[in-house]
This record gives sequence, structure tokens and C-alpha cells, in this order.
Amino acid sequence: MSQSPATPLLDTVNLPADLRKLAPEQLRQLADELRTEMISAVGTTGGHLGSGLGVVELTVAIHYVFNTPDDKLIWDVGHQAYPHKILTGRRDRIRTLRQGGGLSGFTKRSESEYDPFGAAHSSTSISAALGFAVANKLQGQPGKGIAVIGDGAMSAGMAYEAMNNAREAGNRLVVVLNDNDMSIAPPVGGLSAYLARIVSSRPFLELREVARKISRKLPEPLHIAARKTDEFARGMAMGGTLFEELGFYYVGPIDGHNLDHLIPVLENVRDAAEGPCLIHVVTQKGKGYAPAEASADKYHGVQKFDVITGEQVKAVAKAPAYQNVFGETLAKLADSDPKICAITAAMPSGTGVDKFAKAHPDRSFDVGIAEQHAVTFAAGLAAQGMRPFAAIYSTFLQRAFDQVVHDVAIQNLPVRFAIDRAGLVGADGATHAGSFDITYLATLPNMVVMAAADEAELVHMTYTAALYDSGPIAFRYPRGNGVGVPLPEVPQQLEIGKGRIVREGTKVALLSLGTRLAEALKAADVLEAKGLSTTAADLRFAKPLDTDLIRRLMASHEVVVTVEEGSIGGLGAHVLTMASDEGLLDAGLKIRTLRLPDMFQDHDNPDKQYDEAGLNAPQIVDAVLKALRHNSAGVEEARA
Ligand SMILES: Cc1ncc(C[n+]2csc(CCOP(=O)(O)OP(=O)(O)O)c2C)c(N)n1
Repeated sequence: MSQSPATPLLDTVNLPADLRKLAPEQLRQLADELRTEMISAVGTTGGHLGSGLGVVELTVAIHYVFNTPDDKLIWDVGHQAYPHKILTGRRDRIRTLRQGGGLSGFTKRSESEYDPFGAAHSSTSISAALGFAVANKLQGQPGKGIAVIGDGAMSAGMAYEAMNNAREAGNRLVVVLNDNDMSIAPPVGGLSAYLARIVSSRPFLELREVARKISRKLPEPLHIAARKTDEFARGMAMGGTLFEELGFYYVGPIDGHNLDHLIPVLENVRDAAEGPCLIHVVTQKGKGYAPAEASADKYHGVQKFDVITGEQVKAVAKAPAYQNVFGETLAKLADSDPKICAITAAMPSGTGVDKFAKAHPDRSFDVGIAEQHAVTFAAGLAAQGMRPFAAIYSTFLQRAFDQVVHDVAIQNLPVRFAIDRAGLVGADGATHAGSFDITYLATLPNMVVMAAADEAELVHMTYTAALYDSGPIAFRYPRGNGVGVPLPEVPQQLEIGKGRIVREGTKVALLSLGTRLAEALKAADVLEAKGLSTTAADLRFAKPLDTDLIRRLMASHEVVVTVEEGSIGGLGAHVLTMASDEGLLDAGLKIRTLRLPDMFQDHDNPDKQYDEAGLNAPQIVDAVLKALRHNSAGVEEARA
């Protein structure tokens, strides 16, 4: 019997142990309440909506059947874990999601023992779950590894690398394939088509069947039975699926919103004598919330919204988003250059490649979540005379670093890297911050690395990259909207390795790379008002450095400060190395490097993050004043 609406079941469930006290017939009501709570919370905070709504029943069922946290539940990407957070002691903070000091929008080890493994980049869950399972096996302790992975995440090679190795875990590994036939965008490629074929060719397991067929323990009886009857083989343990070939017992497809089906199947998998098992669950992204059901891609991630109408709060944009400036510029350039093509790894709208695809569908490639493949595919295209632009977020390009080194840079192939979401990104936090690309790219021989100071510069850099056939070239730009400068009618080809002086002074030189230029200019105003004549330069290139310009500024200014939206090892390190190599430091030059701090910064609003990083105008001013004071104090002390 369900309780009256006056006493919500959800109020009685703080932890999964409370959930396990409920009768199976109460779970439907609980799931409905959980869904309502999640919609209300994300309406307040914004965040990932569609994916979490799709796994409400799955979340309830897994925590009901498995013994979390001893059984380790690992959500791939972690963006669908909001219902999981509500059921694992975090309901009281669920309206702080993605806010400074609040809950992370992904799973995070430091947040809860129910988040055994942090995530945000996709396709890691099976490897991690396997690690937990094998560790428990080796240490002789109970506990399974349960990975819940989406069909989109299944396009990444890492998922197959893990499955290839999964037999190590025996029955301690359970993979739940959450198939909602969506990535952020519609899924692409052969695997997606394969899953669709499985789902369309085999009816959902019906309750009657589930009860009859899994009354015996998985997998042994099923396996024997599967050999006996065709009908059985089609319905339940289907030899011949890719997953079976990889050594899994495959169970499915199952309606992932039907708790009467999910619970007995999960119980049988839990009690299976052998393994590993893969349960193929079919769900709907956005389930139970009409606006999200109707437009799964638009409700993947949302701003705050009105729960009744589904209308999202729109920020008033003063300028176009960087990604769209890039996509539209590239589309225009490709009108007259048939060699230009664009590649995205499952982020067509996030990277602006959708704009390019509209104009040039035959030269646009969404390869799925497969950054490594995207880079080497681009290398092959370049080697055969095309002009490929691999448009990948800074954080996701990390995954393809060896491909950048081995397939692109060593062979000096002219792959163009359009690196979006460079610098701090706000609510998505440390996992999504584009902190390292200057460092990991500018260290490579042959590589050219640019950073756009504003959206007009991005147009010039896109054009410059299109014309550059001598080797790999990368240009980075931040998340969000431009600063509102007019876009150039005619793009300018930038001279490789040359920066520009934006404001000329005599005492302090600020060497900026990227969109901190605006802060550097604000700082210059403040310094000027204090009587410190200040130069601001936009270096444009982290590699090759404009050594002439830097040398000149070092020789003619008392203090030189580099400013960049990147980690240690980037522009500042290159400038310091150059200065030291050339003996410029010996003359007592006061040089400081402002960069991201040596820590993983938590989610917050980007301006606050940059404050914490010390990269806003007041901190630039402070660094200059300290350099002047510190050095003069130092000199005085030395004299005394
Ligand atoms: C390596 C990597 N590339 C890209 C992304 C961006 N991303 C986040 S969720 C997502 C779609 C995942 O689809 P799926 O696994 O099917 O989960 P769903 O959202 O449909 O539940 C993508 C592409 C990511 N998180 N990690």
C-alpha cells in the first residue's frame, strides 16, 4: 500500500539502508517523488537534467538490490547521479548543486562514501568498477563493482579495453548499459546502430518471462537453457551479442522504467554464480518531464528553469559565444576552401561544429566520444592533403595527448586544434577546467600554440590556422560569450610567433596570453593612476614566443608580468626560460608569472574562480606592486 501524499516516502529515506526497508510495491511512489524532487532542484540550480531523469528507477532499483556502499556503484560521467545524490544522504544539499561551496555536479570521492569513484569525463566506469572488484577479490572481501554506462559513453575505446579485461572480475563485475539512444546529441556510428538493432529485434523481457526464466540463478542455468531453446536464447541470455563475445553474460533488453522488471533481474544478477554480467536497460532521456522528453538534447544540461513551463532563464548575451564564432568562421572559410573539414567528438553544438555541419555536411564528422580517434583521424586526413580542424574542449583533449604527440607532432602534420573551454569553466569544476593545454602543447616541438584575447582575435586565429600548412597549430578560447568587440569583415592572417602591443608604457610590462587581456588592461589603468606607466601586450602565441618583442620589453621596463589562463609550465615558464637562456635575468629584471594555482579548483562562478586564482585586475596590480616593493626592499636589505 502506498502512503498518503501527506507523508512522502522520500522523507523517510536518507540513505539506501532506509530504502531497503521499503516493500517492493512502495518503490514506484518513491521513484515518482524522487523525480519530482530532482526536477525541482535542477529548476533552482540548473545543471544536467535529462540524464538523471532517465535513471530515476534504475537508481532506486540498484540501491534497493545491491549493498551500497560496500558494493561499489560507479556512474559513468557522473552527470546522471543527482537522484543518486538525493538517495545517499545529500538531499539537504541538493539545491546547492554546482554552486560555489555546494555539491559537485558529478560524483566525487570526497563528497560521499557512496561515490567510490569520481568522474565527469566519460567511459571510465567499467575500468574503475573492475579495479574495485578485483581489489576485493584479492583482499578476500565482499563487494561487487557496478558500472552504469550510457550508450553514448560506449562509443569510447576505453569501455572496450575494460570489457576485454573483465573476466578478471568473475561475478563481481556488473555493467548496466543505460541505453537511451542519445549522447548529448543523437548518438553516432556503428555501435549505436548495433544497440538499436538489439532493441528493435528483441522485445523487452516481460514480467512473466522474467519470473519464469530467472527463478533459477544466473548465469549457469540460463546458459544451459540458452543452448536448448531458440526462444530462450532470443529472450534472455543471448549468445552472439558483442558483449557475450567479450565474455559477459548479457541480459536484456529491459524496460529501465519498470521497477517490476528491474528488481528481479538485478537480484538475479546480484546472486549470479558466475560473471561478469551486462544488463542492457532501455531508458528515455528526460523521462517524466514533458519538456525534457520532447527535446532530450536541449535538456541534457539546462539553466535554471520554470518547472511548470520548462522555460529556461536566458542570460542576456551581449556577444556571440566563442564556439559559434569559431563554427561560423570556419564554415565561411570552407566555402572557398574544399580541403577544410571539421571533427567533433560528440560535442557538435558545444564546439560550434554544428554550424559548420549545416553548411558542409560532407566535411563534418561527429566521431562520438572518441577524442583519441578524433585526433588520429585528423592526422590521417592531414597526411592526405586535407585541412582538418579537430574541435575539442581543452579538458577532453587531455585524453588524446599521445595521439597529439605521436600521430601529429612527431610527423609534423598540419592538424588544426580548435581548443574550446580553455581556462576556468565555472560550475563544471575541476574535471572540466581547461587548465593544462598551453603546458602540454607548448612543450611539443613543431607545435604552434595561440590564444585568442577576444572573439575578433578568434576569427583571425581560425583564418591563420586554415592557411598554415607547415605543421600542427592550436588555438584556444574560453567558454561563454565574447567581450562584445565587432567581428572583422575580413579576417587577418597573423604572423606566426608575433604578438602585439595594445598599450604602450615605460615602467611595467604586462604580457598577456588569452582573454585575461581585458583584466591586464584594467590593471594597467590602475597602475597608471598610481604613476606607474604600463605597457600591455597581447602575445597571441605561447609558441613560438615573440622573442623580439619580449626582449625589447624586458630591456625597457622595470617589471614584467606574464598573465595566462593556464597552469604552471605554460607561457610564464616559457618566458622565464627564454629570459634565463638569454641572460636577461642577470640584469636584475623584476619578473613575475601569473597563472593558475597548483591545485584543482572547485566549481564556482568563473569570476570567483579567477579571483581565487589571482588572475583578476586587482591581483595583477598587487603582483606588480609587490614586485616593486619586494625587489626594492631586497636591494635595500642587501645594501645594509
Ligand atoms: C571524454 C569525454 N568527452 C565528452 C564528454 C561530454 N559529455 C558529457 S555527457 C556526454 C553524453 C553521454 O552520453 P551517454 O553516455 O549516453 O549518457 P546520457 O547523457 O545519454 O545518459 C558527453 C558527450 C565527456 N564527459 N567526456
